[in-house]
Amino acid sequence: MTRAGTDRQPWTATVLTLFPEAFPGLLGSSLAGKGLERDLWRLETLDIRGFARDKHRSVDDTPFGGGAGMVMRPDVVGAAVEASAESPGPLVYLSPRGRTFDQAMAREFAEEPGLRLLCGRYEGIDERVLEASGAREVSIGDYVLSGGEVAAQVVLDAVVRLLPGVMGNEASGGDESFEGDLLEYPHYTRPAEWQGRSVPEVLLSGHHERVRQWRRARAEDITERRRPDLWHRYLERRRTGGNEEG
Ligand code: 6GU
Repeated sequence: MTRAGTDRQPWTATVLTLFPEAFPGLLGSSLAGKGLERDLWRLETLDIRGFARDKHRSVDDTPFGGGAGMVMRPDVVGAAVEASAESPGPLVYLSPRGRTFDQAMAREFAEEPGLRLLCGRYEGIDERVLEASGAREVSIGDYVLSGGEVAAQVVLDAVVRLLPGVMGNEASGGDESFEGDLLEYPHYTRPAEWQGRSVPEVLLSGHHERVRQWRRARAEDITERRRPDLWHRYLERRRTGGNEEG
């Protein structure tokens, strides 16, 4: 008989990249870093250049059809992807043309046994590797980065903090921005007066129910004013009893 959890591998990120030295980066610090140290999750890198076969170890070439920039070669990237097949989790290709990453996707990824994150550089990766591997394309927003590494770290930060045991205070996960389609209410700490600005009275009152109501009202105000898209989703979810997809 095995105790729950003792026979399972921790959630494992396998990053396929030309820049393995960019990892763990900031993920080695704070919450995520503590989780790494405690083996609550693992981070492995696969150096794509290690799969280059010619004497110059080239990983890219000029695009068929002409045009600017270079394209990552399917033989090299394909070999790296094949080698990653031993690692757990779906293959995710970080790309500005992917589906936009959000908190719901972070929760889905946290339910997987891990993720294999394919980072591109140059103009991108030969389309045939993406087709053949069935990679899921994910973007972190509508702007262009010079490579997938920073995006992979964004995704991992959001996912890893959802893994059991990683957040110091388990309770603080639930009322954050996006968890209930509301942005966060404002926070205050000591001193109670700073540069002539005081803290809202209710927060000093010790009335927990009034504090809760005030925070909910401020979260609603901020969400309605700044993010009408989230606001309408929130109203809809409230109307239908919270069972909408999102
Ligand atoms: Cl995931 N990758 C790259 N290269 N650029 C991006 C992105 C990802 N998301 C937004 N821009």
